[in-house]
Amino acid sequence: MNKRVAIIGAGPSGLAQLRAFQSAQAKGADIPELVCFEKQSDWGGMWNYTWRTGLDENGEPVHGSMYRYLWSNGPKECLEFADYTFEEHFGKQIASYPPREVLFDYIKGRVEKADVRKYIRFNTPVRHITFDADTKMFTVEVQDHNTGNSYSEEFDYVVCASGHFSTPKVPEFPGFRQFGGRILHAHDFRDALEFKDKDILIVGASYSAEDIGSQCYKYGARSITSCYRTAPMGFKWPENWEEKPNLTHVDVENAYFADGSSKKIDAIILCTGYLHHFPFLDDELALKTDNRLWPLDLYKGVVWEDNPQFFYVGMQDQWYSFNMFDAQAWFVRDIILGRIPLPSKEEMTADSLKWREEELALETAKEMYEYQGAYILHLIEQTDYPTFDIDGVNRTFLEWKNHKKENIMTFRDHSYASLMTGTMAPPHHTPWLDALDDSMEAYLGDAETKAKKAS
Ligand code: FAD
Ligand code: NA7
Repeated sequence: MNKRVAIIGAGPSGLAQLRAFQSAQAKGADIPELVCFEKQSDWGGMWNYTWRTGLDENGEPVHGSMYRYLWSNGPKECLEFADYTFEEHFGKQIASYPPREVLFDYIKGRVEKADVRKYIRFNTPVRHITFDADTKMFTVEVQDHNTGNSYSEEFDYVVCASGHFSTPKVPEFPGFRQFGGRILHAHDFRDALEFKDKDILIVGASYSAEDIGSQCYKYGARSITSCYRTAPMGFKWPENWEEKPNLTHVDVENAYFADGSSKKIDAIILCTGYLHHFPFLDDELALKTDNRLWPLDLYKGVVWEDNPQFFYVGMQDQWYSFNMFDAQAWFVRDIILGRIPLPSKEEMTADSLKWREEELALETAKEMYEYQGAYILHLIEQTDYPTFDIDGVNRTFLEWKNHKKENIMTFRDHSYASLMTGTMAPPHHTPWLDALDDSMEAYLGDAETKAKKAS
């Protein structure tokens, strides 16, 4: 097969795409030539932690939004790869809410085993992509920061896996120019210890608000005030955490809220979400969407309907994550390999609109993860990605939600069974609130990690 495929990004989605092709090749298939362009110097996407904020060492916008002490915000049993279990990677079952470094290690383990690093060109941001309607080829322009040179290459297919939790959505509120403390977006948050003994304001009411607020509580913030635009998070917060309706304005040291109350604060953290941002794409290829379960214009959530040689992986809001990227990547692979035929554009759009209609009817969290689970199953049924117990994952999501409702500061102390192997996760040796060291060594216990590092 002398076709060429460009993959943009070597985060979990781009790596899923590489692994999908490698797995077909391992079963004897002829695969296209693969080139993955990654702007960072290592793989793992978000899970590759950086201390940097602003611009990176090459003057590129820093991709990373992850911070120190981040532990998985959902059970690892809900994101487990169906073709590479935690037990295979760690040689044993591990507790259910691993810190970032442990998940990074797990992501790397699978792609090291698959030997796909050779396809990745690091320090190479994609600058621009154009499509020639006559030759039906893409020209991908990149900058190679290893040499300082730019170059272009032609490809038959492009898979955009550049992530969508990197470019911050940054609203401004009246008084920000006068405020005396620090104002930052979650994208630039790195270390909760910066806010020890401080009174902080969190704007937003979703995952980042909940987790960054919880981190700040854990690492000693004096008080946390969070505020919401649409609905409160509504957990039973510790006594120094108050939830308020949205911010109306600030002055030099106070925040004022829609209910007329105010609070003296030292810093403001905007947990206001991210933009789907594709500065390297012209309008006719760029996905335009907010963060939701069914963005339009993507057949089966992955095929760009206007140009079905162009694909996106990982662009939905995520209940499911790693195993959803896999389901998508295997599906994209099989379209490129000619194993899955595509219908007409009209049929693709009509199909997408049906999914969108269903999405619009979803009301509860349970309905939402069940919807995403059904989508994943729908994709898996059409490829050879190992099927797994989606109903079981949905039940684990439900338990997780209930554990959060019971106590937002202890939900990470619970354990769940793997839906891939059936093995129950052991309880973690230290309650999350007391576990201040998030290193892999501390999490797994010294002896095992040292042995792993030595081997
Ligand atoms: P990313 O991980 O963002 O990777 C995209 C890659 O594309 C990056 O390596 C980037 O450098 C590269 N790239 C971007 N633009 C270009 C370009 N122009 N040229 C070349 N390369 C480019 N998910 C969970 O399942 N559990 C969690 O606990 C969890 N916590 C999270 C916490 C935070 C703070 C954030 C921001 C996200 C979290 N997520 C979590 C979601 C996370 O985004 C996914 O797990 C996963 O990283 C998405 O993978 P991706 O490959 O689609 O995107
Ligand atoms: P999300 O899940 O997209 O949530 C963004 C939040 O920000 C949400 O509560 C929004 O409120 C709120 N928001 C957005 N704009 C505003 C303004 N102008 N004023 C007040 N509130 C606002 O992003 P997250 O960063 O929490 O999570 C993204 C990923 O990172 C997630 O997958 C995690 O795993 C980590 P709304 O409800 O729309 O009114």
